[in-house]
Amino acid sequence: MRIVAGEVIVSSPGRNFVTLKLVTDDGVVGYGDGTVNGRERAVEGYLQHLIPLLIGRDATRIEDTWQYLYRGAYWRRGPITMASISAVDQALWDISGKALGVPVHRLLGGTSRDYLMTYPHCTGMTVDEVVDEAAAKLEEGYKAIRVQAAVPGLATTYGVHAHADDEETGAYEPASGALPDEEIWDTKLYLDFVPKLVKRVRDELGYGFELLHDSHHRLTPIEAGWLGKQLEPYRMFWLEDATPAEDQAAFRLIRQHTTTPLAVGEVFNSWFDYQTLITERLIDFVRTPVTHGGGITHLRQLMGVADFYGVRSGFHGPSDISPVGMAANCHLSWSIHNFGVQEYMGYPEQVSKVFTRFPVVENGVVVLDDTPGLGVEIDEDAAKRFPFDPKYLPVNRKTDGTLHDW
Ligand code: KDG
Ligand code: MG
Repeated sequence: MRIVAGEVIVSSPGRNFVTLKLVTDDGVVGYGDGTVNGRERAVEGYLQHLIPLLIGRDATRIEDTWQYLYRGAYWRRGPITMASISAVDQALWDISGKALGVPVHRLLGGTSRDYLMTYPHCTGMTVDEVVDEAAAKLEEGYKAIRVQAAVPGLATTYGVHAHADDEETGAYEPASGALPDEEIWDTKLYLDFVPKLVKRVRDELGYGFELLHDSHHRLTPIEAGWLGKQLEPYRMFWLEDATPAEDQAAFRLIRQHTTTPLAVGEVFNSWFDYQTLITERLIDFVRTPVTHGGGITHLRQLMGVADFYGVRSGFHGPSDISPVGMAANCHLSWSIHNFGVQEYMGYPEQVSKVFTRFPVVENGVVVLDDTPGLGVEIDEDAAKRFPFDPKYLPVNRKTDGTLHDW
């Protein structure tokens, strides 16, 4: 079964997505997600380098193709390279599954569990709003929730939407074509506030569910250690991205000061981003999604090593991972032993006009789907009706104007 054609579909049904389509001489079509939020055109360009290398290759040789693209490039790692290789890898797993008539999780060893626990985002302009939202999600059946609230005194806060339905539309992102929004950050206001937010959620709703919070790379290691310690009484499932992720050594300091579990890696793309973190037992959860982590092939290998160190998965699942990437996350999550949780932020309604079939969450868990391949269907004509819409993620400044991590 040879690859005979490749095409990059960049469309924006509410969010920008980069989808690679590969076609075989048997007419089997595979899809892969290569979306890097705010840098979509870079992945599209990289994929244009890869497509000629793929034509004529045996579509079933997934491992060999991965090695060919990774080692063969000479230039290794990095978000654009690894998202592009991932898109190819996902498309090949999709093709193999479809050709054999089995879901990808079956090719990976079958399911290791009965359901995939997911977590949604519970946000609000006030703590009351967050508590109400969290109560509603628990009522829907969720077993885990992430809580973020507007920090009093700051005009905007990461992960918090001005209006209740913005999460559906992604409207917290800047307007199309505009320069990045500039947000203002104050660590002391944040550190004073978060323990109160978490305490209120536990006081009001109890301990019968998993609780998560994302610091989004904003703290120093010692601030992160302090925050983790304050949160210990509330039995967090994790504190996410406490410090800028690329500084692996920083986690040694955080770990000395707190037993709150730590998750990191939504901006990572390789085992080598985790080597110190995992082998020194400095983290508890891997956040890299299939889309950014070199595909199912590389992330599966990474999670295999992580398992030996008791580190579990919590693959990134915001609405800027396409439904194809979400499906790939789910297939890997079904199969690996060391699954932890799957983030499932949800999608704007228009997404389902293009991605007409993809994994769904019911009662807080991903529904097992035995559709062959990744189980995602795409209406390519509909995709053409949603052209690319250039957008940037916000940037962040301290109150004195110094640029800070967003
Ligand atoms: O594109 C960036 C978003 O995906 C990221 O800000 C979301 O941190 C995030 C999360 O945990 O979902
Ligand atoms: Mg995050």
